[in-house]
Amino acid sequence: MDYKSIEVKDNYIVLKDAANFQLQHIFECGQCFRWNRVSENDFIGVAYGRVIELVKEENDVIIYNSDEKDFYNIWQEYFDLNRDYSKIKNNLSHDPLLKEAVDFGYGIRILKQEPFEIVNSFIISANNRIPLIKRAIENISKRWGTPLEYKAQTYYAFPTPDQLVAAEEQELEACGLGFRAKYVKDTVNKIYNSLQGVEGFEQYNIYDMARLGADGCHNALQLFSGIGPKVADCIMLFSMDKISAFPVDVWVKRAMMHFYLAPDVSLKKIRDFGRDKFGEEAGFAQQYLFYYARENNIQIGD
Ligand code: 8HG
Repeated sequence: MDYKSIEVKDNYIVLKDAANFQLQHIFECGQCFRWNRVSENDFIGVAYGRVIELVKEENDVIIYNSDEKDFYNIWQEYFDLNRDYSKIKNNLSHDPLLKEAVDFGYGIRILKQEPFEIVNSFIISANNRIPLIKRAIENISKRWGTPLEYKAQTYYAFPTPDQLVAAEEQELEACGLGFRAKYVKDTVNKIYNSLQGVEGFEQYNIYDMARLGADGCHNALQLFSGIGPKVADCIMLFSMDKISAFPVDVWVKRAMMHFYLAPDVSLKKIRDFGRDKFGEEAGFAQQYLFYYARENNIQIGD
């Protein structure tokens, strides 16, 4: 467990002695799109139909706009607080090359995000850049999501399947999705039908996929159009607790080549290489590498 205790206050919670918890590392390491920086130690985000503000004060983390019930029902798991990241970092740091990336992103934690939001967010992420991904998701939330008030401002939850099923392909396109609009439209339909119990759609229940093993989950996600191996790995890792997933995008590929001289081969080969090398904790290794490579803008040959 990576905190000592919680203090329950009036509309906020204090996490005492939060270890391995740096807001910038968590929210800017590429895993999430709905968090915005107020300052280095202050971020506001929307998740699970709530807007919360996190402030780091010395070793404590304050969760504003929350109560004890939400903490135990949502945030404890969302922030992966029951996991001991010192142990993971220690294991990964036996490799002196990976240690450099771990030391750089020492406060990263993998968030356990809402599957419907993450499936659609990572379909939108394909061949896209993070600022544009964030804007598209924000547009979708504004158009179909539930409004939430905080400090006299309006935020919007990511829409539920019931809400998003009303979206037309052209409307999604207009949110900045481009060619991905048809994939989101098709995926939302399939998920909606599976949740309604429509015959023939059983295999699209994303809330039931985590019980499959890592390979089963990887295959099941690729039944949706717009989800290939990389996007499936991101979804598994960020919303289905599959910590051995090793998503390889261009940054992870560059990092692997930079550190390990993994030959310049297919993403699939690098995925196999990474899973083989880092084993059960490959997902964490991937996140330290992604953050390190992107923040340092590493290029092949560096
Ligand atoms: O956290 C991420 N890991 C990996 N491997 N890829 C990611 C993450 N986040 C993220 O947006 N991507 C992908 O990288 C999506 C997009 O193709 C590109 C943006 O830099």
